[in-house]
Amino acid sequence: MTSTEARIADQNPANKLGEADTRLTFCRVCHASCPMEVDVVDNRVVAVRGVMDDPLFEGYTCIKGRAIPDQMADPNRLRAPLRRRPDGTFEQTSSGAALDDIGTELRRIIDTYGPRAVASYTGTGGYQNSVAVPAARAFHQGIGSQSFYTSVTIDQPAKGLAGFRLGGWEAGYNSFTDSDVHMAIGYNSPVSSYAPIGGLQGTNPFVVMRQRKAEGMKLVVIDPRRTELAGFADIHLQIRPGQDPVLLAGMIRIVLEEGLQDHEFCERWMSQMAELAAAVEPFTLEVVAQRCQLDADDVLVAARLFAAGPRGTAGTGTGPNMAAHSSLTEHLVMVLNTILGRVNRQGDLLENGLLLYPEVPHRAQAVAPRPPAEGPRARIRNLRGYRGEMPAATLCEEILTPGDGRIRALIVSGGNPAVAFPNQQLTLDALQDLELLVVIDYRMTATAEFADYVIAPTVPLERADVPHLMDRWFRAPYTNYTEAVVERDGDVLNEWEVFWELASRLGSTLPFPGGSPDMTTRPDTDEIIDRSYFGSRMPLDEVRANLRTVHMDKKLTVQPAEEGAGAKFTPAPDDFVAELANVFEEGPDGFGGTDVAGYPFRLVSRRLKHVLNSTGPELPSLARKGITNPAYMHPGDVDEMGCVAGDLVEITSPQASIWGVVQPSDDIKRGVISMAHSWGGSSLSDEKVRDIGSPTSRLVSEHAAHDPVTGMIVSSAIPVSVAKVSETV
Ligand SMILES: Nc1nc2c(c(=O)[nH]1)N[C@H]1C(S)=C(S)[C@@H](COP(=O)(O)OP(=O)(O)OC[C@H]3O[C@@H](n4cnc5c(=O)[nH]c(N)nc54)[C@H](O)[C@@H]3O)O[C@H]1N2
Ligand SMILES: Nc1nc2c(c(=O)[nH]1)N[C@H]1C(S)=C(S)[C@@H](COP(=O)(O)OP(=O)(O)OC[C@H]3O[C@@H](n4cnc5c(=O)[nH]c(N)nc54)[C@H](O)[C@@H]3O)O[C@H]1N2
Ligand code: SF4
Ligand SMILES: [Mo]
Repeated sequence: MTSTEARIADQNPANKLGEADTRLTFCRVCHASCPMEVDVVDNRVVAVRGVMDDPLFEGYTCIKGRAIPDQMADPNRLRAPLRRRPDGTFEQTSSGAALDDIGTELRRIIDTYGPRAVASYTGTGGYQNSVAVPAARAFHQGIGSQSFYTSVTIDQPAKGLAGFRLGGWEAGYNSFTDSDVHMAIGYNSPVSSYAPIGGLQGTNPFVVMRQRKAEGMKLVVIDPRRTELAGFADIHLQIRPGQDPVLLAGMIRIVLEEGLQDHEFCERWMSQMAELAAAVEPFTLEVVAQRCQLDADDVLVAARLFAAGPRGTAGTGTGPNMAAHSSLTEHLVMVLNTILGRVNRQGDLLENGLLLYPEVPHRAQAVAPRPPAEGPRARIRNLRGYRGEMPAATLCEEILTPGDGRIRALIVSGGNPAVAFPNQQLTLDALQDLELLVVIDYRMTATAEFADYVIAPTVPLERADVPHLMDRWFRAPYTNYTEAVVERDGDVLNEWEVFWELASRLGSTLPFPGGSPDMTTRPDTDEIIDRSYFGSRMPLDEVRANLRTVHMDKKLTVQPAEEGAGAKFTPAPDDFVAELANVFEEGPDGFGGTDVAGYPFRLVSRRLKHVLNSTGPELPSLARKGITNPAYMHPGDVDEMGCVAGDLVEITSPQASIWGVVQPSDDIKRGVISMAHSWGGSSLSDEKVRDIGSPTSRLVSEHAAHDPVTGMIVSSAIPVSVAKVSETV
């Protein structure tokens, strides 16, 4: 027991009676890593609460985290592996037997087709375990397979690539905490807990937002829906989905025309300013207002408010990052921030301590644009991997396309491609075409239905962890560590153990940043954490000993630029100029060259409070009887179709159709349908829509539109038509 746990145990009268044991941990249902006290009786979690004296979260948790006792007690949770019988049904097996079979099958596949035929995909569930991605990556390195995929290449890959074209700022951009103004473009952290760097993070978002507003911070929100975040906005621009590049180009034009940029900064660090001005010239206020369906005055006021700063950034979320031209949008946002000089200056203290990763310099200087390190080539659409990962947008085609390098085995680690991946038809075909599909998941999902083996994982409170995602986003030098707070319930394995067991059976190693563990005796999770976060700025022993405190001594100070630092930002590279010109040409209905006449609505994504992608509806405390992923529409549009709340509608894109259950909502812009993703099941039709919802991913495909830089398949602002379905049942 740690000293903090001892204090809690002492304070909790239940402990004195020997009824419950209170332990400290943090929630890993989503990335936000909210600290939690959990009451445990006989290895059962009976209650969870936020930690009131935590300096960052101050007791904050959300409804999903508070459902952890439900998740852990769920009788349907998988507590042992399953193996598919020849007749297609599943039988329970032991993890040793399952891993032996899988190891043998992988050996055969590698010997027959080569290591590239073995792929893995780590999804959002796997991502919440700090060692799952490092283990999968190490497994691929060990066996020499490039076919390593994660949901990072579905979830906003434009962000990782933007700096390669524009250049970057070594000391980073302004943070939310000391912003005078912030512009939130298509994210909604009060529900999603997600925000770009410089935005409102999921660490106690409502309280922080109220504080910042009280301190005078101004907020501009750009979203086709009046979101929970927009409720705090000084100006909410209810944009036509997919038109963000037009609005941002227009805002840059206003800044340049009115001379609002940071002249000194631009002079010193920017090249191509004339080319930038020329590229945005066509995006006059009139064009912007008409294309984005906004009031011209509102756009002008918002642009001036943001430009006045003096500190604060604009940042995007999945809305614009899933829509068409996402790399272009990301480039424009960063150009806007950069010409306004919203970077950290010499002597500034950085907000975050970046404690779990090796220390890198933070000097007040530009980082030259450079093409991303060339990863291996995909066989599809001329795309490449970057940062050691292959683009998930090509995974299904890599399975289905014959020839050398074809993927034959797939390990899905905490993901649900059957309902999350674009082009559901293609995804289901690919899953069925594999010679081996292994799914690591604690429940039977639409993807697991196709598996040869389902491996039951430890659930979060059964494993040690560090907050590896929030490490970049905490608004102070803060970290957290948790040991496992309950014992494993069943024949379950941590994701890294699955990869260790397989590598060991294949005679391979797991080369983590801190080297491979012994492959004959399985190490413990703490050793794997140490090897994954090797060289961290705060040594892991210190991380383990200093829980939930703000380490002011770890504040990073921005250092002066190197003498003669000569790198400059390039805001107007040729491919950017060409794509922006295309956006102008393609007009308000452009969609990657696909003819969208007859598809007047735009379907956009959103997150729902009580679910995390496909997870949640299976739990009694989160399931809302009869409510799945409603098709939220403006009441005027609902009336015009002759519909009322609860009617069924058919939503048709150039690719496919789904059914939706209409829910009028006056926070939605007219002409827009707002729906959450990753609902539905493994069927391509939606008779059960009222029980399980329907997957919006069926509506999009690699044939319709994809991003020219990242290859991401456009999955929001989807052109659709919508019509009432006359129900006979
Ligand atoms: N049309 C459209 N499509 C989208 C999006 C969109 O906005 N619009 N959003 C996209 C985005 S951002 C993403 S990230 C993807 C999501 O795609 P995925 O990450 O593939 O989908 P999830 O439903 O999050 O799958 C997570 C799975 O992990 C399991 N799980 C939870 N905890 C654990 C654990 O501890 N261990 C293991 N092994 N499993 C666990 C859950 O049961 C669940 O089945 O969907 C994308 N698809
Ligand atoms: N409760 C909950 N939390 C989650 C998840 C969940 O499913 N539920 N999923 C997790 C995952 S995987 C991720 S990636 C993050 C995502 O986190 P966020 O990016 O914050 O996701 P959303 O809340 O969907 O916010 C996207 C917003 O973009 C708007 N939008 C849609 N299209 C456009 C457009 O073309 N332009 C503009 N300007 N706005 C647009 C939508 O109306 C919506 O309000 O959330 C994570 N957190
Ligand atoms: S915001 Fe995320 S980490 Fe925090 S309680 Fe909710 S699900 Fe858990
Ligand atoms: Mo995501």
